[in-house]
Amino acid sequence: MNDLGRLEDLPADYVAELRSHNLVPLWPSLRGVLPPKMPTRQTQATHWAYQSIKPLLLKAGELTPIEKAERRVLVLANPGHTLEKMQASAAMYLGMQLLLPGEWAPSHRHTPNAVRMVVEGEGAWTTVDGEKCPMSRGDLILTPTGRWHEHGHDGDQPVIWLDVLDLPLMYYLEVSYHLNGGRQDILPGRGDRAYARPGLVPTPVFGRSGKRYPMMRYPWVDARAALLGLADDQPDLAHVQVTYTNPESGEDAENVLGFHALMLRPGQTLQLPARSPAVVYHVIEGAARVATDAQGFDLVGADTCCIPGYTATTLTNASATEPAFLFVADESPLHRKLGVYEVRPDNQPSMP
Ligand code: GTQ
Repeated sequence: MNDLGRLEDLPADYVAELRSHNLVPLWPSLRGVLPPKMPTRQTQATHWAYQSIKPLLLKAGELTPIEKAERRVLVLANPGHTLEKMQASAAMYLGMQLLLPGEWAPSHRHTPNAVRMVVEGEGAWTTVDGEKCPMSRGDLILTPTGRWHEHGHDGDQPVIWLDVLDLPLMYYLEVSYHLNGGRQDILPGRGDRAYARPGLVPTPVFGRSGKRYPMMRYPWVDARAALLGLADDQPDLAHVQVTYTNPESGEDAENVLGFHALMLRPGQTLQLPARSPAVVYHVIEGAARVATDAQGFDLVGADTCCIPGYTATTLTNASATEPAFLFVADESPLHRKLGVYEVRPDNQPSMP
């Protein structure tokens, strides 16, 4: 590779004149923006322990009333991007949200897509475009782009959930904004009842939803049963994972980020090849080690970690007797749509 000219090689008055016309020479920065073989990634492998988050989140509940917060969230910020950027990866935002009994987080809608993965507490709900979705541990609730959503809580213990949004991407694209609304009327109909059994969708003539997002809530009992069923059905399958999809189209549940549930068999070590998307792992049940060539994190219940893209990852169940269940969020739908999705089984570039 030849050495390219540096900025210092140019006469200072020439560079100054370029700049006065809003012009910049490419060659001193060419390798920076198009590095050889491997993209530059600011995303660092980062672990957020729930044991650290929970007391600080409960403290936020004492310090800041919901009216002063609208959404009472501690952001899981990746130091590689600087904490101020509030991003977990290039496209993913993670936040841990607290709602106390009787509180209400008012209705709004925004351009970023969001999901909630419920961490603990019973009795809360999120209403999405009039569909009231109960929230229990492990349930996944979608609030896709432009959909009204509000959170309420009729239980008697704090409720905590993990928010995953494509906010960093939307902000970067200069399309991120919100609208406020009033309390939503609850409408009849619940996607998780209408689409309760896989392969059975409402017959069109009797009113197939026709909605882009027919199902807003994916109960954990169903995802868990699907994983156990898949593991039983395919004893040799290493990657026991299901993807949250649109039951009408089979496409990813949302447009930008991908959501999956993964099971590690008792004692299992699972080697995942390097892939272009950054990945977030969150422990729903059990405990697991998430390791790259460079480092490893021991995750216990409700811990979350982020692994940058293009990074081979090894997942190890910490238990020899019980399965471990992880929630996985990644940037794969985005990468596929952009045509840059890449798997590197041997860690070599395999540009699509
Ligand atoms: O619950 O609507 O973590 O709008 C960030 C932005 C949660 C929400 C977040 C939001 C929400």
